Amino acid sequence: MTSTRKTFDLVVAANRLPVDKQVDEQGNVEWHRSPGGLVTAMESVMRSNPGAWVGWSGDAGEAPPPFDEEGMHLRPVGLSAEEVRDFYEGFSNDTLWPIYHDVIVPASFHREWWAAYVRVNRRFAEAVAEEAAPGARVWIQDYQLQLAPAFVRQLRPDVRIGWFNHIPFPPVELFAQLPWRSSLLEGLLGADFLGFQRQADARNFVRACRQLLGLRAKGERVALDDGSGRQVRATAIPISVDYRGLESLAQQPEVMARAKEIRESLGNPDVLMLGVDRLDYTKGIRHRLKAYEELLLERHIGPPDVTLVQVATPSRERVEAYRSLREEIEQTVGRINGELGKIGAPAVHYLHHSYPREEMAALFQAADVMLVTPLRDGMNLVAKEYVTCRHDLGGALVLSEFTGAWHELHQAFTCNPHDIEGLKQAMLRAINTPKRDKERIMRALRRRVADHDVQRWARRYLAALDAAPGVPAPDPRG
Ligand code: ADQ
Repeated sequence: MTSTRKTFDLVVAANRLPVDKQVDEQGNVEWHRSPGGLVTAMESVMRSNPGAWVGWSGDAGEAPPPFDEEGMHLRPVGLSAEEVRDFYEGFSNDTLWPIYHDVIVPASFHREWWAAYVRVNRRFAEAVAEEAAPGARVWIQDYQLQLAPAFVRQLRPDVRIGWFNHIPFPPVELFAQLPWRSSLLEGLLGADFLGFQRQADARNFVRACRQLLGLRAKGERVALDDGSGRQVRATAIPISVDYRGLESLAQQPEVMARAKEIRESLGNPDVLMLGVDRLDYTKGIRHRLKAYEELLLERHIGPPDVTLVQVATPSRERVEAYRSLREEIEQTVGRINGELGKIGAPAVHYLHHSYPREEMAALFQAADVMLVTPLRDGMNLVAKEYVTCRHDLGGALVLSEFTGAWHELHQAFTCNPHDIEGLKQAMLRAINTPKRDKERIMRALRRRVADHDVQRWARRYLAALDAAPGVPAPDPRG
C-alpha cells in the first residue's frame, strides 16, 4: 500500500459488483447500476462515508481496472473460466447452497472446488486490504465469501470486519456434512460481527462453533481460544427493501396504467395469481403448481375466472440441478395448460425472463394473490416488494413459514408448502377472505415493511459492527 493511494473508510465486498456491463454497437463499454436492494441500501450509507465496492464483474478473465461510478469506487476482482466453474457454480452454488437450504437437492463435494474457493476468497481479501483506509469498516456479503473475514484480518488487523449472510445458516447436523466445516467457521470468526436473517440462523452458527470447534459461547458471543481474548457477536439483522423508493415507483401513473393493461391482456380475470422467483429449487415452484393444478382439477377454481402468471427468472443454468428443475417446471406447465386450459385462456402464463423494475411493480399491482411458497429462503424480498407496491391495500400474500420474511410478516396467509392440502386451503382463503379483512391485513404488512426498510437495515448493521465487542476492555483489577 503506498501513502498516495486513495483508500476508503467503508469497503463492501460482495460476489458481484453492483453494476452490469453493457457494450454498445460501437463496442464501447458502459456500466449500469444493477437495481438490487443491497445497492440501494449501500447508496444511503455511502453518501455519508466515501465507499469502495470489491466484486466480480460477471465476465471470466482478467479484472478490468478499478473505476468510479455513481459516487462509489468499484474494484473488480477477476475470475478465470475455471474459477467461475469451481468457485462460483461449483462450491458456492452446488456445495454450499444446497447444504444451507436443507439439502432439498444433494450437495456435491469436490476438493478442487474447495481449492478454488480458498484461492478466490484470498483474492477478494487482498483487494479489500488494498482499498481500506486505516481503521476502516469492511462489510463482506454472503456465503461465497466466508473465508474472506479471516484473510482480511491477517492482512489488516486494524480494520473492523463484518459479514452478512443473505441465505439461511444450516443446523449443525447439516453443516457438519461439509468436509471443510472447521475452516469455514474459522474464516467467519475472522470477523468482529456476523449478521444473519433470522435469530435461528445466528443460533445455528453459535452452536456449530461450540460443537465443531469446542469454543465457549455466551448468548450471541463466541469467545476465541487463540489467546487474543477476542469475541465475535452473531445476531439477526433481517434485510428489507427500499420501501419509499419502490412505493413511489408503484404510484406512478404509467405503472398503474400498465397494471390495468396487464389484467386486460389476461382477459380481466376475477382472480389473478402471481409467482415471481429465480428459477431455483428452494422457491417451491413445483409445490405451488401442484396445489394450483389440484384446485383446478377439483373445480374449486378455473380459467378464465382464475389464472396464474408465473415469472421464473433464468438462474445458474450451468448447474445440473437447475437445468433439470427448468425442464420439470416447463413440462408441468405444458401439462396443466394442455389438460386444463381453454382456447385464449391458458391456466398458467409462464414467463422465463427478467423484467425492469417498473414492469415488476405493475405485475405486483395487477396480482390479487401473490404466491411466495419457498421450501427454505433466507428472507425473500419478493414478499416485501409485493406489499410495498400495494398502496391501494388490494391483494393478498400467501407466504411460506420457511422464509425469513414470514418471521416479520406472519399476518400473511401462511402456508407450509410441503403440505399440498394446506397450501390449497391457504390459496382459497387468500381468494375468498372478505375485502375489508384483506385490507386490514395488507395495512399491517405494509406498516412492518415501511418501518423496517433497507436503509434502516444498513444503518443498524453498521451500528452493530461499530459496537461489536472485539477485544473486551482489560479488567481494571489487572
Ligand atoms: P434471491 O434468492 O435471489 O436472494 P429474493 O429475495 O426473492 O431471492 O430476491 C430476488 C430479487 O430478484 C427480487 O428483488 C425480485 O424482485 C427480483 N426478481 C425476481 N424475478 C425477477 C424478474 N423476472 N425480473 C426482474 N427482477 C426479478 C437472496 C436470498 C434471499 C434474500 C436475498 C436478499 O436467497 O432469501 O431475501 O438474497 O438478502
